[in-house]
Amino acid sequence: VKIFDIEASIIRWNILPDVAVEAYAYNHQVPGPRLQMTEGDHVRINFHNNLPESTTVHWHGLIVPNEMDGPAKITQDPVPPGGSYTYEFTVGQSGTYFYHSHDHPDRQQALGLYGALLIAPKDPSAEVKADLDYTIQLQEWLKREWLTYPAMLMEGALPNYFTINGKAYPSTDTVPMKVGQTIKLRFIGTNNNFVHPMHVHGGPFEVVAVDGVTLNESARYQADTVNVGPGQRYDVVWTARKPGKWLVHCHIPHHTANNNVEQQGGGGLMLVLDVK
Ligand SMILES: [Cu+2]
Repeated sequence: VKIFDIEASIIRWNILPDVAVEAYAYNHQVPGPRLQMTEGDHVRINFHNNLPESTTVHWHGLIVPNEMDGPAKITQDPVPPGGSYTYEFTVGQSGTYFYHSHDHPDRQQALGLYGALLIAPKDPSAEVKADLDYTIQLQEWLKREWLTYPAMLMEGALPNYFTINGKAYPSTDTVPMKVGQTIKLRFIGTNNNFVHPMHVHGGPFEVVAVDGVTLNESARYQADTVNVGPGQRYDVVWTARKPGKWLVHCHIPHHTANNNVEQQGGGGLMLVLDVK
């Protein structure tokens, strides 16, 4: 049995050096810890709720026993403040998935309760190979003056900050690469509102998996933009063809600004693949 301990609580989280949000977080980080599993694993997740309200955890895209699925008041009693719940199941799939809160859905995930679930296939040769592997979890935030609100696609609640793995550009990672190397970018729609057209500069990538399912070779296709909607995952393999700084970014320009301000060429949903 592979055991994970996850706790939900409220934290202060810097999405930029000078911008902090009040977030709901798993294990004091946004996104929550990346859970690495292998197809066939039996996993037990000891969950503890330190939030001031009830919550649950859902395993997005996984086939699990119904009582392990997470929807509050539908498959389980919500976990009260101070309470615990043990999620236990056998992992029968592989690929890119995520977990998130499934209680108070209009706000808890939007405040930070999500994390990646990366499941390796039992047969390692079934994995689509790349030299590097980088996971991109999207999120939208609304921060006004000193208060953080869950962003909603609703008048008065639209987001003004956007993050990749909990950071807005220029605080996002820069990924070092060498010419000729390949990178598997795993886009995860952990955001709750927009469909983000995620674009990579420097030539097309190959879409190799959708929603955790590896495409047959004949079904893989070349593109340079994938529309990543809430809940969706796209694994794409990009080749570093030429040296230089190649951008990965959302193609909705407002999503590449921080509260409508550009810093060092952009903001929000942007990161650099730095090819030497
Ligand atoms: Cu966007």
